Amino acid sequence: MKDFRLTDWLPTTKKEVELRGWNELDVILFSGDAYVDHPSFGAAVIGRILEAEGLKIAIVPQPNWRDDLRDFKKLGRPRLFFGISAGSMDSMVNKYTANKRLRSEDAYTPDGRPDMRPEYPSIVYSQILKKLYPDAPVILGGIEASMRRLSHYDYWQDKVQKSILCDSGADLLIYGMGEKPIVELIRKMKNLLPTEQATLTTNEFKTIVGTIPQTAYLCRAAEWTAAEEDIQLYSHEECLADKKKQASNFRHIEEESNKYAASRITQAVGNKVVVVNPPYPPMILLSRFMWMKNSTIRSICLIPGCLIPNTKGREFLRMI
Ligand code: B12
Repeated sequence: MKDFRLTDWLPTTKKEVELRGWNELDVILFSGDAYVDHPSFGAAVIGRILEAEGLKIAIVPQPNWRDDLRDFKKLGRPRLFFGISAGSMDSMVNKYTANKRLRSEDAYTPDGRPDMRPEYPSIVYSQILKKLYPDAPVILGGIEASMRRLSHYDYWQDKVQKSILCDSGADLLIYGMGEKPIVELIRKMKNLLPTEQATLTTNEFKTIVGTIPQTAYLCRAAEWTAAEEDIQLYSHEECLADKKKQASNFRHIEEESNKYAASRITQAVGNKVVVVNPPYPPMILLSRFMWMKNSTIRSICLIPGCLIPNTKGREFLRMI
């Protein structure tokens, strides 16, 4: 059996960052799931894609949000951005059954412990990072953020909630599959920086925020100019007053998510506007195959030599 070294995985601690010979990081990913280096896990996929783009990446799985926040501070501020995902599932689906009973175990936590992530980690982690590092861009991804990018019905609170961008304070949200938008985003980020050592600020980041497909972001309503071809949804406040308006919005959101040539969608919420850029066309099998063949991310590809978990999915789980 092949011997694995600690440096075969993306680092999760300062010691592992140093083992790779790095003294700074380009991107730090926070995830509500344990770090499992397998293609079922979004943080691992995004981390390996960024690594293949030549970036220095670390993952902080299941950070403790209840103590002195040392997990959020231990790796410092990355040069480009913090990426956040609640995990493979929406945190509320993960924590409660459809009957609103607490699940007895969390399948994506070592030993099945059910108390290793907060409700709505996308919001909790973003707010913490924004408080600690106000000038560092924060980017949301994963299913929880994707499904909550515009006004949405939250079954557990039995309420229509506004875009998760409002409560989280994140600078950008990547919805759906993240491979294409994240690569375009970091290429544009790198172009903004004068040297390889420079650090990206939120103000610099704002200059490219509207330019990436399959992303959502917030603007001040006073500064936003709609284009004629945009689909302007009913505002969040109109949805709160009338369920049919929320249902009508939902239909547009679904339709535009599944078109080859979709429209940009906007929705007013208070004195802001949520803007959702249209998605990329779906990846075709051939391009995915080529992408795997040419990349160095063997450990997440289903080819000989890859790291895959044992049948219980535990072999490569790592505790923080
Ligand atoms: C395979 C699968 C399973 C397998 C899991 C096997 C395994 N260990 O992987 C099995 C059959 C066990 C399973 C079970 C369940 N599943 Co399931 N499953 C899936 C499925 C089909 C694929 C998951 C996957 O591998 N995705 C690949 C990863 C890489 O995708 P991803 O996490 O979304 O990450 C991408 C993006 O989100 C984004 N991204 C992710 N993180 C980040 C971070 C940043 C910074 C950025 C920028 C982007 C980004 O980029 C990534 C790459 O494109 C999905 C549907 C789907 N198509 O996603 C449902 C799905 C996740 N399952 C779902 C559900 C409900 C369940 C169950 C609760 C069903 C049940 N009632 O028992 C159970 C719960 C399991 C548990 N925790 O106990 C729902 C979750 C709904 C929700 N709102 O959260 C989904 C979405 C299906 C659906 N549409 O209803 N499931």
